[in-house]
Amino acid sequence: MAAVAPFEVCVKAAAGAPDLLGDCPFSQKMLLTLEEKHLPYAMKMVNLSDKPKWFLEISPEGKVPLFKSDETWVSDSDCITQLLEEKYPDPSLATPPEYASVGSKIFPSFVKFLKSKDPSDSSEQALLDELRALDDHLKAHGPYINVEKICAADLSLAPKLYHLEIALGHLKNWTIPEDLTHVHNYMKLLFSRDSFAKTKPTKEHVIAGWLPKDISELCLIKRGVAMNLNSLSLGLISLLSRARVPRALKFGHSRARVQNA
Ligand SMILES: N[C@@H](CCC(=O)N[C@@H](CS)C(=O)NCC(=O)O)C(=O)O
Repeated sequence: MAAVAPFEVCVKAAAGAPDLLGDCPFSQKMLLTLEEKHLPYAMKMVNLSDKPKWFLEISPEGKVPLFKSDETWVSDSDCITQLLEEKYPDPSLATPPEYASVGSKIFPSFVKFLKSKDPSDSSEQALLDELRALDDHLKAHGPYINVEKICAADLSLAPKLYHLEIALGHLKNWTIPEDLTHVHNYMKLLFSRDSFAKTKPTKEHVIAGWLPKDISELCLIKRGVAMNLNSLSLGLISLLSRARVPRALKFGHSRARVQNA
């Protein structure tokens, strides 16, 4: 393939760290696709808490990721990754149609369980069911969704499983059951790829992103350095999370991605 000039892309900046990649699973999905297709890119980091004017001019919805194609800014990670597949089919990341929905309900189930305050609702079970369905699929067709070949469905799921593991581990002291061995192996495979290592946000920023906004601001130190949340005990985090924050504020912040999962 002839040399390609770096594509301009807009991604979420980390909270409090304008030059660091932030915790947007949709931005990471686009970056993973570019990496796996060996396409060069130049990132513009966008502070979503204080969106700059230039960004709002090119993104009326105010969302990342954005990808510049022939002088036009394209939004939505699905549209962007499809466009990349059409324009740069080699190596192919196309998901076989029969596998297109594998794992697709994991992210909404994870978010529901994470936000649930009622241990007797079925949100944990619903998430377990989705993870088990993925395990069954991987057992029959793994190690990736499409056997040996990584595909778009894997690149969509990888950042979401990363968020799930970190957020539920730190905020609910919850881990994926050991017996879901194919899921564990799948996550290890995905997270150990160069593409993933190059595009992942820090654990601290993932955790901060899932905390209610006011708590998350407390936990982030200005000038771009995130406090090591591992050093904050889980008890303290959950205590803070339950502090007298008006109900409407809780989880009502920058998680626009939740609605768009
Ligand atoms: N369906 C969109 C969802 C993109 C999305 O929701 N991005 C979030 C960040 S993860 C966003 O830009 N939210 C706007 C905001 O926080 O103001 C996609 O797949 O690209």
